Amino acid sequence: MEKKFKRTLVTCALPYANGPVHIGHLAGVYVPADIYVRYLRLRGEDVLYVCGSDEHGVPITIKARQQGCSPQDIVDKYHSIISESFKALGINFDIYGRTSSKVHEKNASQFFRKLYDEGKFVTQESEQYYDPEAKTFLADRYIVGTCPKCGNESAYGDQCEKCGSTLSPEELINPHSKLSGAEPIKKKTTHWYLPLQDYEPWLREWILEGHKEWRSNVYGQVKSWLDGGLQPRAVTRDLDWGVPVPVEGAEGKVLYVWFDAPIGYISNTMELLPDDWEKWWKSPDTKLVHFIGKDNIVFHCIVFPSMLKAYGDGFILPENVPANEFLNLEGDKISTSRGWAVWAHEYVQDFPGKEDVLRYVLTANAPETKDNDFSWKEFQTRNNSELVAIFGNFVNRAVVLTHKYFEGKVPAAGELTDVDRETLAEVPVLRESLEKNIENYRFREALKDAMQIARLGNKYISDSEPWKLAKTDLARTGTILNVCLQLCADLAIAFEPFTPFACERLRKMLNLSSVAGIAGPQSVGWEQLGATDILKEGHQLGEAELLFAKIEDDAIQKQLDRLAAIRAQKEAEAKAELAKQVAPQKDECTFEEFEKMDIRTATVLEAERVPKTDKLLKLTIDTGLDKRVIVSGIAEYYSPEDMLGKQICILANLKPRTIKGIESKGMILMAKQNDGKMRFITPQEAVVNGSQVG
Ligand code: B3M
Ligand code: ZN
Repeated sequence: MEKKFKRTLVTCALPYANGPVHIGHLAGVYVPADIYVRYLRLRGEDVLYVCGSDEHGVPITIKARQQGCSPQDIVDKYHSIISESFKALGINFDIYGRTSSKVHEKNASQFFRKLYDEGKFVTQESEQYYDPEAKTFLADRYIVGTCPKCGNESAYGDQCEKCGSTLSPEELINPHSKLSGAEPIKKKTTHWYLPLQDYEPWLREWILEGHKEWRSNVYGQVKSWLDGGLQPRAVTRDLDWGVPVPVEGAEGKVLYVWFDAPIGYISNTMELLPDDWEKWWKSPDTKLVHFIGKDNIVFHCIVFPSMLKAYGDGFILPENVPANEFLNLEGDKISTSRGWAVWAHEYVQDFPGKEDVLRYVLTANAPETKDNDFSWKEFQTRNNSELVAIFGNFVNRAVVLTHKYFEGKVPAAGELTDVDRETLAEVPVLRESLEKNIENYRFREALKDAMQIARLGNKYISDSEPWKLAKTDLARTGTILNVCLQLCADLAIAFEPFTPFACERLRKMLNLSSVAGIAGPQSVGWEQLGATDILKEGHQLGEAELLFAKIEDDAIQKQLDRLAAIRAQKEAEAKAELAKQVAPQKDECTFEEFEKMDIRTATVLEAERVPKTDKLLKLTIDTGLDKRVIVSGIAEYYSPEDMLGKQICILANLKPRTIKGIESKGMILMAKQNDGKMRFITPQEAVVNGSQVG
């Protein structure tokens, strides 16, 4: 039996304030959460929508060090960039707080202290790496050195990204701190741990037994963590940035970022509703839903719930954790460090007025069940042939024709034909499906349902051709437009969660106010979706305006060019890396074997390209013994002019071969880099042609 709740608390993963958010974050967390919240609000439900910046953790301190500023400077900068870009995209949290706030520091500190006082933690002493120059403990990631497996000089203490081996700092050759370059030493330190294994039976029952309806990626990850056996988890760190551990003798220690960040959801609620926050966190009538990306599953399904369980005091647990998979960009993993991303704050500048398009495309292609790809071409196509050609086109035709023939007043419905009735009757069916889909966190499918209403309208108006009937049968024209306008009103409701900006324009066109209560002549809410008389006869429409505009090729090309430049740079770097690698030594040979090879100096007399090939040059050379022709695959590196008059070395007694119909007698000696680059060998000073090399 589905449980009934009185209110819904929706949280979104708190973005790290060490960089802007990109489309991967939007598609994974914020767009779906926003759809869900808008939908519930449209249905008149009591919802609280909480997010904020995650402002602690080692990466922020590293970034500050790199940029020569304070961690606070870093988080201030990104907190404002991130919160602005959410607003621009219509993602309006009730509160977008910060984990560097006073309220949070007090709350997180109090949370830890209660668990500490009640003996819910264990302490453990361990040896950890320490940077004696930077005077700080080092996470494995911040120790770099040479990979023992492949020789990569910039392998990390936890992994070599070149050969993919998992490493530990001990294995690195010449380990040094990423911070100061100093060699790390080992130092003893004590930390507090939450014994997660104690919560395992309870977690099994709560999730594996009680929440079989969770998405299979979430359920599966939880199961595999539980089956693997839980370990005590450190909840403190040696660091000078974070919430200080509120225990005597814990100087220089802070709460681990993954301990304090989820408490941030609670702190942000407290900050917004100092007197009323508890009903959102401690009432069994509240439905708690965490929207997150798949890399956060363990923290939201295992660690944070165990913390809340340990704390007790009536804290509720999530009813669902709809985590998404990852979004790739143009076939490659999004990478913040490489700049391989589409940043939210840049998108809103590059595509002003097209916030909905991004929301639409990211939903239509959301990585709900598997990783998915974002491509600019698809973005353009979805805008031009779905939003513009179907949704926008339909609405435009209905409103413009109503202005043309009925002075912008909704005509009488008159007598409905079967087609009219069947068309209108499809909407309640789609509505039901849409509701089911959203309520079960299937936003892609829900969007398809909404789009189906636009397809339905577009087909209906095309098939019934009211513009042709106007001269002969104005009453029938009126009926058709009445049906069309009801469908337009349906669209204004059904699309509100997905494309809120367009729906605002559409409501203006239809002269409707929203359910949210902006004063207006007539308001619409979810309950009217699918009704056949949302717009009453005689209701005056507003001006027609374009709902969506086409996106031209040049705007797309600009984005593709930017990405191509990043890709080219990456390829150049990979090639440079490859060039450094040296081929291993060949098997031994005897002096006699070497002596068999007749290597001599020669001079190039003539040089030309071999027709219809990219790589071959035909060289006529003076070997001192004779004049002969050699065909050589060096055209990628040398033009014929480059070679003219040059003294080279050749293997003179190589068995002749015919290449592209030309007999080649011998071979030019080249130095060849691992990436393919070649240079010919030349005597350090000119010598007589035919001099033997050995
Ligand atoms: N700051 C988000 C991330 O992995 C992490 C979420 C915290 S939610 C409490 O990007
Ligand atoms: Zn390696």
